[in-house]
Amino acid sequence: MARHLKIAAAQLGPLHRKDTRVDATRRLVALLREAHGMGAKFVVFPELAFTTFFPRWWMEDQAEVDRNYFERTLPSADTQPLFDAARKLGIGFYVGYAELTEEQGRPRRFNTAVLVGPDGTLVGKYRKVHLPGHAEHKPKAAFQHLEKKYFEVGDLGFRVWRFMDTITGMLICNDRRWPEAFRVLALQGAEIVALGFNTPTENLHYPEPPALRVHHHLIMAQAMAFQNATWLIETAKCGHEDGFRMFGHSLIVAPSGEIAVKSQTEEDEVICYNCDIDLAANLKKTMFNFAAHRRPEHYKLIVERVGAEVTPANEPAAKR
Ligand code: CDT
Repeated sequence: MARHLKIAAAQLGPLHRKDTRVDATRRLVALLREAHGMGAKFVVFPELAFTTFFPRWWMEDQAEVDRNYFERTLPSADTQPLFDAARKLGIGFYVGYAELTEEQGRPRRFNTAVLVGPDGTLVGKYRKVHLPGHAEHKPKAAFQHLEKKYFEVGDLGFRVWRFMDTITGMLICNDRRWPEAFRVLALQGAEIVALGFNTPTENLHYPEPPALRVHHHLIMAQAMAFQNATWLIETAKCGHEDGFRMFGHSLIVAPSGEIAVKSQTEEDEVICYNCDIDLAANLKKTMFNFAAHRRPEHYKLIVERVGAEVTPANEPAAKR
């Protein structure tokens, strides 16, 4: 019998600087209840779901940044109601947050997501690997994207977990632009990839039409789901946060590469789909049968080289 799992993407509208974690948690719980009303068993919340997208601001007082935006524990007293409500409703979830931890007496900060089972157990943790933007202040820019200042590169790798009778992996926002991240999950048998995001509608570096940015978001999602034969759930935090707009377009993509359902607003909104987890079985046995068709001996540059290096000159044909 085919396995089905009803999955929801619980999109958040803006969270402003003045909004507290208690405010955010209240909204997340309301979304969770709405998803439950739609029959969802697994809910994917956004990246950094308890605060505004703070890397858009240059801030020098790290103690204040830690206090206002980072979680020393998850759940905390403020965020506990989400965990309680999910356990009570028997819903598993993914949620993103700014993690502050201490290792060997040294503070460490990560852009993190956790996977929580329907019984409330912490199943998995992922720390964002691809940190976009910059570390230095750009005073002339309309806004900052300081993930490289506030976070370290994740140190847990790309993993999957046995979760609710599926094999589920986690990514965070900018990871969705890197095929390598998806492929590493797919090579571990991923059937579902969950991902939260915060994507500014404007390009920080050069003028770009907002519609083109959404176009890139959609084609990436469709291609990654199809080429890796996985379900893909991508959930936005969006709208005008303190005047800075981020786009919505949360979606659930089938392993066929088709968008099953997509959000319509830039506000709090739940979308839900009954996912046939075995839908990709044929694809995994044929076109994307990795064991039969992949040629890793020809992919060595993928791990040996980081940046592109232009080949100096064509060798004579005889030497090739
Ligand atoms: N949150 C996040 O990773 N956002 C990035 C914006 C990059 S623009 C410097 C994204 O890839 O959507």
